[in-house]
Amino acid sequence: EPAQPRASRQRFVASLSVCLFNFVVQHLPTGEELAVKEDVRKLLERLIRTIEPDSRLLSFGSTANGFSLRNSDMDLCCLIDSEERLAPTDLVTMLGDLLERETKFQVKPLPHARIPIVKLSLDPSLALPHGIACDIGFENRLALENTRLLFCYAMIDPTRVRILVLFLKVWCKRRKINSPYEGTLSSYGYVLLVIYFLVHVKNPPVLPNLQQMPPMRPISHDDTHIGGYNTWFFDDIELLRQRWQSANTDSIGQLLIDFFKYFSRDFSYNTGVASIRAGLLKKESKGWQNDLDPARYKDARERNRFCIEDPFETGFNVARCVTREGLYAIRGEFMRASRILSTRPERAIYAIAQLCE
Ligand code: 3AT
Ligand code: MG
Repeated sequence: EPAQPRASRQRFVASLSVCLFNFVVQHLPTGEELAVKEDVRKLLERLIRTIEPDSRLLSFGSTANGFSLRNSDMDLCCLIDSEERLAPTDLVTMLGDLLERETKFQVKPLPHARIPIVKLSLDPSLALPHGIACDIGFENRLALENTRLLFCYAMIDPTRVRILVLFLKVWCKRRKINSPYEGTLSSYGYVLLVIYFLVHVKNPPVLPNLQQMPPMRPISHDDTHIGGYNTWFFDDIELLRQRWQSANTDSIGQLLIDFFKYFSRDFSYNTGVASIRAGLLKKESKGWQNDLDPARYKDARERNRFCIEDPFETGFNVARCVTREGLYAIRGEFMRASRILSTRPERAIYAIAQLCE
């Protein structure tokens, strides 16, 4: 490659990193938004305690893992510490009634859903120009743990990990490929892809594998298992920062370019499973291959077109909602992004605008 293009390429990548940082900062929630959400959580916790005195209401998902954007929804989980507690179905119904009476929220209890939840929303107002959307679930301890895992990954290398994840989240929403109900991928799925890429694809890795590091002291089975799943991971981030230093010095811009390149060209969608716990796995080894029985053919194929292993619930494909058309759209977007970033536009800021059009 001649010297001139290489120098201009380096300038582009450096400027892309700065622009990505500035772009993402504009999409962070304001301090006011975070304060309002915390007030809402406290209010809801107070109300729930009138039904279940020994309960706690905890945040999970993006409000708790460091990957929240302006106006993202609130995911709340109610934990009940007493032995005799109401069944989730009854609790959802009672809580629905209570919140309907006592608050201004629009309330939608879903007591018979696979995971019973109460959905709440608040219409936009002057103080909250985008309103609030909130789901309250019960006893979802695995979700609390996977939130903590993502939070720890974000803390190891806060700048690179958070900017990449937050940019991907804005990008996939703008490109309309972030809707499991319509056959594309949840935010959680995209976050797992980024972590997978930084732990297992990049060489040298940007992040260590927290689930495979040797523990500092003996750990008991009971302390590390929830519902039969091993949820242990190395979570002493202070210690890790003292002892572990990534040998990878790629800039944010370079990592984004490589991320899109990998998922448009190299990832084996037909046979591969992305696992942050174990790296690239085979669909076959998990029994997630395309089903050849014609009676079940369509359904099974639909469920395992795109495979991302949940970090703890390893029998669960986080991308199971992705349909044939959905995967086609997602891969098309990865290719489009890769193309935009490789055509060396004059200025990085235009590339970002075009990416998120
Ligand atoms: P947003 O900011 O809301 O877009 P988020 O990080 O809150 O992104 P989600 O709303 O998709 O992500 O998910 C919230 C949490 O719910 C993340 C995870 O703890 C749990 N969760 C979501 N989808 C799944 C899934 N398919 N499998 C297991 N856990 C999931
Ligand atoms: Mg969420």
